Amino acid sequence: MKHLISISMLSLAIAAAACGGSQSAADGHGRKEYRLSQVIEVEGRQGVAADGEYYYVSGSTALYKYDKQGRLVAENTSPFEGLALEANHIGDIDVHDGEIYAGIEWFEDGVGRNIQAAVYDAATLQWVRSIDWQPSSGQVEVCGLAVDAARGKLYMADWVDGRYIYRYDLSTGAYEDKIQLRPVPALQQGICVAGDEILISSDDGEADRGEADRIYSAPIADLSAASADVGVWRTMEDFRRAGEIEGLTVDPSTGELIVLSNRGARIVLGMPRGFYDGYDREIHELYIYEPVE
Ligand SMILES: [Ca+2]
Ligand SMILES: [Ca+2]
Repeated sequence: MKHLISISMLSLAIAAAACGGSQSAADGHGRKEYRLSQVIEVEGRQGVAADGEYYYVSGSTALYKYDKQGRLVAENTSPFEGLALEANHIGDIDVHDGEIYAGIEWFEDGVGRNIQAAVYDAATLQWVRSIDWQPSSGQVEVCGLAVDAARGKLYMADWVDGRYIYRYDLSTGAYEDKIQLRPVPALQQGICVAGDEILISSDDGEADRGEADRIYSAPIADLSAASADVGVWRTMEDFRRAGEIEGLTVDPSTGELIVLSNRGARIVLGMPRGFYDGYDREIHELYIYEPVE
């Protein structure tokens, strides 16, 4: 028994190290306390990634790189140049091994086509290559993607039909499987891998009623699983104004949770429709949360 306990303590410690501070909780959803430590205004409204040294932010049609003080150090405002498939939308992004992975598509009339995981050099933000989408998977939109470095996988999520997340092999780009989310978080925006779980940000709070958006989590360690049980991971009641949660990430060097959120614009069916009182523009901010020991 003592042996079993020490092994489980060890695996907890390994999990905590691998996912930058997340812990396996008794309910399997790895919930952990985070304290808001900083808010940084950025240019992009879609996604965020962190490599421990820099923050990478995606706008719908641009990529930005910031230092940890929030200073812009690089940008690419024509990220679709060189792509084989026509594109007009970037969702949530991730960074792995010096490369940015971006979920890109042509988004129009509520559906995506030409879905691809485009890979950019994290130093220059220039396009390097793309991983093609497998249309027969059933995925019809890419709102975000996440690299699972520990298992060599790439996941894509779908805002239009969020029932599944879609798994690809990171090194070959081959489509592997889709995992059913039970239940389905509505209006998914971003995903990131934290240890043995995937975190899913969901724009399911009604901004008109001041309702906070949420982050959900689902286990991904069992690669043979057909489905994953989804739980509420965090309710974002500490945003400056209820609005639109977007991408998210965990800083691998600090364990900080970083969430992009937009406020000020009234969004109807994914399209901006004027502004809320007191706003004449949409504000995009990175909320940086430190894990509470
Ligand atoms: Ca989005
Ligand atoms: Ca919302």
